[in-house]
Amino acid sequence: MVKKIKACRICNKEALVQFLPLGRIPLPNGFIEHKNLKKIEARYPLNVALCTHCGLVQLLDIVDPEEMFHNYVYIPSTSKTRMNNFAEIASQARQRFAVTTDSLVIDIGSNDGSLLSFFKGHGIKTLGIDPAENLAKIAELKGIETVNDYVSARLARKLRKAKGGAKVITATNVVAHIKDLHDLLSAVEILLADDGVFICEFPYLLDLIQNNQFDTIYHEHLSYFSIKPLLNLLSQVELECIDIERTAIDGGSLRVFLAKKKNKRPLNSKIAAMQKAEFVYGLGSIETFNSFADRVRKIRTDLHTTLADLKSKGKTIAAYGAAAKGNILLNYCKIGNRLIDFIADSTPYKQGLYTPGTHIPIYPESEILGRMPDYILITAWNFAKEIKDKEKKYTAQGGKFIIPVPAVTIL
Ligand code: DWN
Repeated sequence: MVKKIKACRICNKEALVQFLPLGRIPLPNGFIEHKNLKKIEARYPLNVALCTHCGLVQLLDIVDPEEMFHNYVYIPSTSKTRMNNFAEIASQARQRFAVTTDSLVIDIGSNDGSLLSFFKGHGIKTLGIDPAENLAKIAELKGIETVNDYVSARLARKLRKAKGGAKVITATNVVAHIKDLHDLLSAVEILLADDGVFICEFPYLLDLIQNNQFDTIYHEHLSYFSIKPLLNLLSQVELECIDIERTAIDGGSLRVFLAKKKNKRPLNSKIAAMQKAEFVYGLGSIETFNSFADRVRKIRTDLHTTLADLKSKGKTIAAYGAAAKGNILLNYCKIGNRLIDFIADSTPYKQGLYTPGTHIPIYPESEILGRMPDYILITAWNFAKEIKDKEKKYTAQGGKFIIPVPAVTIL
């Protein structure tokens, strides 16, 4: 089920201007079993717009979350880079906000419990909240207590009664997934102890636009934040930003630290400087987004032409990382199993399946050296360094990598 939206989810103004129609694409984590390859796949519109009033970039069509998150194949522990980022968040939280073994840490969108395990390892009380039934079970098996539900103010009231206030609440790559941002922040306010801190991290719109990371735009990600809409949202709730950092994860993200306003912590001066830099770059203007859309169309042409040329010369091509973003890239650029022979991916739940829309088989990473394709398109480009470091034998034997963004490049 898809709902079309008319008004901005932060400022409620009907000021949405579409700048990039990506077409009708299957859900990015909708991997397919072999027996279902001949069935017609559901495709959903993927159109993204700028709110010319508050600056929030957002999807215009909202897919029912149950279709996307009830059973989820993505797990973070497949990447060292992501696990190191989690370890850093946990150690930063422990050191900066005096988290002790008496404190409670809650992770919203806790997946398989990977982030919480870095708190649990220090004897800290933890609680995960995640809607994916399969992942909540995995987390529980690891000893991470997990509430299998969507976060909401209603759920928060129940949990606050049962567990008390949390010293730290984390949400990495979750805020973008949630339709009702006001309800999310109400839930955080309810769950947070008076001196508690909410740490959330999500891809930064400025990096996304500057580096042409259009494949981060997909059905699961409803909002794409910059500072202006973030401050607009915070002006409507009882939380304020006490610090903000730019982090390198996922091609460039914001790590935002929020606390209850009544604590009167000083607003970080970095925020004003960042907002100014966004304005100078042109994030307030639709022309910036229209030229981004032009660059995206050029990537589509360049990538398709590059791969088709190589194929016509008899070269073999694989991809690396059956990432959600990879499925957007492949579908939008019309790159299917005629161009790509297979995708290597270490996620056990993806191996043996086929990519949505493009029907490319997913094999374990060991198939790279087993089959030695001439070229590998790194679809999980956010982990290009980790993948290249892991596949040194492949390059030593003459294999070459192709990176799709910010511009198609053969390494
Ligand atoms: O926000 C989201 C992010 C955090 O995770 C979700 N909505 C969905 C998901 O997006 P994604 O699938 O684009 O995420 P990743 O982390 O970029 O996916 C990387 C893929 O590459 C995974 O399937 C694992 C795989 N991989 C691998 O096979 N070998 C990754 C590395 C680093 C490797 O060495």
